Amino acid sequence: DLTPRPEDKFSFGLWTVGWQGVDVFGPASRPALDPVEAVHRLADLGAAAVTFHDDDLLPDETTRQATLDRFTKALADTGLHTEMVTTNLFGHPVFKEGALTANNREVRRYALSKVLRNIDLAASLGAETFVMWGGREGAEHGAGKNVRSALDRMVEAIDIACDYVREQGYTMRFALEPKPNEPRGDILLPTIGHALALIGELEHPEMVGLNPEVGHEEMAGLNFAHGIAQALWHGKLFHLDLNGQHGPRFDQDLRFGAGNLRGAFWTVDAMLGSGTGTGYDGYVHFDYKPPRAEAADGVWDSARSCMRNYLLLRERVRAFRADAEVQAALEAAGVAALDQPTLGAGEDLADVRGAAYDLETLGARSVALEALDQLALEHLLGAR
Ligand code: 3MF
Ligand code: MG
Ligand code: MG
Ligand code: MG
Repeated sequence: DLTPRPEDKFSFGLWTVGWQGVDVFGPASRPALDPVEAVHRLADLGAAAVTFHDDDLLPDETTRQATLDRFTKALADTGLHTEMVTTNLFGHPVFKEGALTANNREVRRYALSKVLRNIDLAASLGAETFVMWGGREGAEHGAGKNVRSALDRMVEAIDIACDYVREQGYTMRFALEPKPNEPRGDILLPTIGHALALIGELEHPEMVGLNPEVGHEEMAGLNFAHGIAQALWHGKLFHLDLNGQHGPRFDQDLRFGAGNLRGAFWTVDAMLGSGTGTGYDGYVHFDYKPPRAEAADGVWDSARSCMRNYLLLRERVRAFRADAEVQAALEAAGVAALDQPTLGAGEDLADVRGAAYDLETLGARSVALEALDQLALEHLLGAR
């Protein structure tokens, strides 16, 4: 069934459908979207939740409480939930040289205070996840940023945020969002792997996981499905940003399913556990931008399509995994044999080192991978 339902846990950033089309070459091409209208429309389309940056919803102090009241009423009226909150630490010029890792200490202290205030807001709305994307944490120059000190300050800030959540008795978890570049020439924590490594240096690593974005990994030429599979293996896929991207170029934020469609198929397969059943059970969150060329109708068409493409791919992935010929092809490719430890129980290294290996035969063996992959393609193309 291709109708989005609350149990599908679809979620959208207010900044996605609310993007007005401001880019490096031109001003807004669409009027501002009232967050209350966004909530109602997304609920009508079948989404379960929304997410936002502090500044998306509450750009100014004087209207803060009134907007919050209208927003929480819209949530109550529609049954939509705020599942994730994040902090805008990239828009204001004060963050031009970094936020939590700016060379300027006043800026770092201000950034931290903005995060702490936003954690309180996230807790008051019942958000389970607090995302940290350090868009301005990086550099264009060599000597101007001491990377080791910047990582020290990043760890310091995350440790403080974790301590604060514990002291307040909140239950939210943090999710770091890697991105290789844009807006900075080079951003700290550029990939899933870099972010996973940093988590190991934290005081409360159990409170911190990842929010990987399809396009961000693909901008670095990486395989997103493999990236989230490793994050799952570490128990660190706390959240994700689905969208579309055509390889290493600017951050396109296309609707999910556009761009690398084959990658999207394997992404959904990884989310469903790659045939093992143990996958991702969090919100299916879209972080995309309706193209600047579109008017309001295109905004809602693209939001609808993100969910529909996920459901279509989920259907195709399930059919692929359930197909008896696919199971035979997996068998022929020896995929399950990799589950077996390389050293058997009770064996020692002498058993491995002393054995005779028939390199001729092993070198000439069939791996049967093309046949298996073609079956996936046939499912993706709707030919099976
Ligand atoms: C930028 C992004 C961000 C993050 C957001 C935190 C504006 O490329 O992807 O969206 O996703 O700041 O979730
Ligand atoms: Mg993006
Ligand atoms: Mg992005
Ligand atoms: Mg994102």
